[in-house]
Amino acid sequence: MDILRAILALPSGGSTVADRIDLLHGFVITVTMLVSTFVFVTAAWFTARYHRKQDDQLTENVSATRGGEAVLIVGILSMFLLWWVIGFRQYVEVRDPPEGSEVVYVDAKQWMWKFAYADGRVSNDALTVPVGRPIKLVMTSRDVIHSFYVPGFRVKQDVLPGRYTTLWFEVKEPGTYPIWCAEYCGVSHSLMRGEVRALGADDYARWKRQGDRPPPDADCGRGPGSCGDTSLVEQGRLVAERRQCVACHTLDGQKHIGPTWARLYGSERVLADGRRVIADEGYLTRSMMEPTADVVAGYREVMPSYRGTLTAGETSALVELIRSLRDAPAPSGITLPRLEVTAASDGGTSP
Ligand code: HEC
Ligand SMILES: [Cu+2]
Repeated sequence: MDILRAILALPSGGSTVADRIDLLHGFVITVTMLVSTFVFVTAAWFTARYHRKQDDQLTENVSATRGGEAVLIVGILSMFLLWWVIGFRQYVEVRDPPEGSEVVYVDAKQWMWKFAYADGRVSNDALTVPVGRPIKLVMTSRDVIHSFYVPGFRVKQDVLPGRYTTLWFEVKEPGTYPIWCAEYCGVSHSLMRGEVRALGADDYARWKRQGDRPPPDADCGRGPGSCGDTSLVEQGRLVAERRQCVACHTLDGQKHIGPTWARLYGSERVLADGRRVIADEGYLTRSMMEPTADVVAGYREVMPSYRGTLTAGETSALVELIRSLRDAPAPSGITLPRLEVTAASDGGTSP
């Protein structure tokens, strides 16, 4: 495996999924190289051994046996199916962030990566994470399509304007791992680099105490310099007030013109057209940017679109706020939204 990595100039695998991905990669490459070498050698040998020696020489008619054909077809097919099964299982694992991952918001723009952590910290181009803990990135772009790629982790995900995509990884060893943008995004695309700094438990605790504070002039809703110690959830509350989301949504489980945000994250939503979707980051942001795309059953289409109005920072803060309310207790004496209610019985009543 290490020889193959050296030949292919692959960095050693820094994430928990990397080794298995390399194993499949190596398996496929080795088998295909062996088979193609065999085909080339056989062809060369046949050319030398059986070339036509006289003008009237005829090739014998060779017919395959049924058994031989069956072995070939079943053998090759099962080889491809085996790769598919291994690859599919890895794909599911790579796409599905484990419960309890730590979330970091990523905002890509020409030509840099901005990271926002749940406690309100921000940093540019350097993503600091603990080792041994799953990290989930919730990513969007401010301008064009970028792609977040950490070769050392064997993970890559497109980052799109107006949409939120996710990616997760867990780092095995402390160290720094380069981040590349893997989607051509303009003249300085090749300079759009960053690094993941993976820290051991002690270093990480130290970084949490002192590293990367928000820039002193950042604005968290109370004017320049107000970010200080404001956590992302706190910022989300301010944004929800400033942007008037709370005119239609409540945070405490009460039904209003729109559904409550309490216990929304991670729940299954029943939509007006009968679809059922899980309220993840992608769904939440789509609800803000394209409210008519997924209308919740029992509600009217009155929510305005916030595409182009909400900044990526504000959107992350709102998502983090809604995430923080996932386990909100049910308020006493108040009935939580019943999703079966019909649109007619529900048109914008507030309790
Ligand atoms: C004029 C009232 C109104 C305002 C203002 C409003 N919304 Fe909504 N919102 C709704 C209604 C009604 C729905 C349910 C129908 C739908 O899905 O479009 C909804 C749905 C949602 C959903 C999906 C909820 C679910 O239960 O699945 C999210 C998330 C959301 N809004 C976020 C926001 C955010 C963030 C803001 C502020 C930036 C906001 N809304 C402002 C009325 C509003
Ligand atoms: Cu880019």
